[in-house]
Amino acid sequence: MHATSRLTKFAAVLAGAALLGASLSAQARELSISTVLSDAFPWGQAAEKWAELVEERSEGRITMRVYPNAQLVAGDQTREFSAMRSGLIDAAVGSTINWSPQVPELNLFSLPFLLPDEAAVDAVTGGEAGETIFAAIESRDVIPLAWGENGFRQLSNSRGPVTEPGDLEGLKIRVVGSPLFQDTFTALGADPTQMSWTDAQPALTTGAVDGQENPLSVFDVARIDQVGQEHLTLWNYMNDPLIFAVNRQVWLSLDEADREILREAALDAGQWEIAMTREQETERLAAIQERGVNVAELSDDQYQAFVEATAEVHDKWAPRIGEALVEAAREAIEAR
Ligand code: X2X
Repeated sequence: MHATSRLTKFAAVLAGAALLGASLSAQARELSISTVLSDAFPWGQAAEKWAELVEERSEGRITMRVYPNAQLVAGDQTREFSAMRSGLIDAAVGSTINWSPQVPELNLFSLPFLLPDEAAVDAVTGGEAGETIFAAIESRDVIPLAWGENGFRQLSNSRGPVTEPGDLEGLKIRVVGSPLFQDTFTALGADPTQMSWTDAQPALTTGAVDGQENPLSVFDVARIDQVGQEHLTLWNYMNDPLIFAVNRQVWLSLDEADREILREAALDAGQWEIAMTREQETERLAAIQERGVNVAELSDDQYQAFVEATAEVHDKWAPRIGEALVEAAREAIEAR
């Protein structure tokens, strides 16, 4: 065969392969979504819903595969944001707590007793503060699309009822590996121990720690009562919103129409999950009480004692979060 025709043939094969590649990418795309909790929990269901809506609306072109239990970061949930930023993970439905070591603004939600109720959460996420936080995430190469909700976090322990800061004296409490939590529980006189959720359940089982804090949905589904956590304090000391987000490079590789599909689906899945999480709170609490867990609610004075004991955490963290952001959040909460 003549050299030129061989070359032409080779070029044609290459061009064919490129075309095939291009049409394949237009037809089929698979993206990973990381979550910490599986679809036994509202959090994992939020990610599944997102995937389902994207699959449906892209007519099967875009498959989003959910990888629960922080498995894409070997269980190390506070590395999820970095992994998504670097492109190891395409997308995530993640907790503000777990991402706060890399995005200091997200510590806003962990400021103890800042958010008194659901309306306050909505006022913050839906207003100027929420926009500032989304901009902070975007400046770190991750595109935030929508809010979800892990929920108000309540305190449990195996030792006794907790209704005032003194009751926490010396209790070993498992907290997420985010520095603000160390400060909050130290301010309360407890002995906080940072560990991942994967390690928390064995630590509760063996009694290596006395207590933990998580939303009712997590306490209920993970059957935290079965690992000796007989005392639960409803103190709503913080709310942990979830954020649906995508790695910037992945986002830029999508055309306008597909970006819209991902964004709209995230917004719909987020709204759906927030409503479900809130609706289920009452029945979850009833189920937990039926299992014999001793549930304490705080009087106004008791609540105030916790607020005062943790005031120093606000003083220390407001500058790190950004004074203007904290102020915008406070104003939104007041005006709710
Ligand atoms: O680790 C936790 O406590 C959990 C599951 O709630 C989060 O990932 C923030």
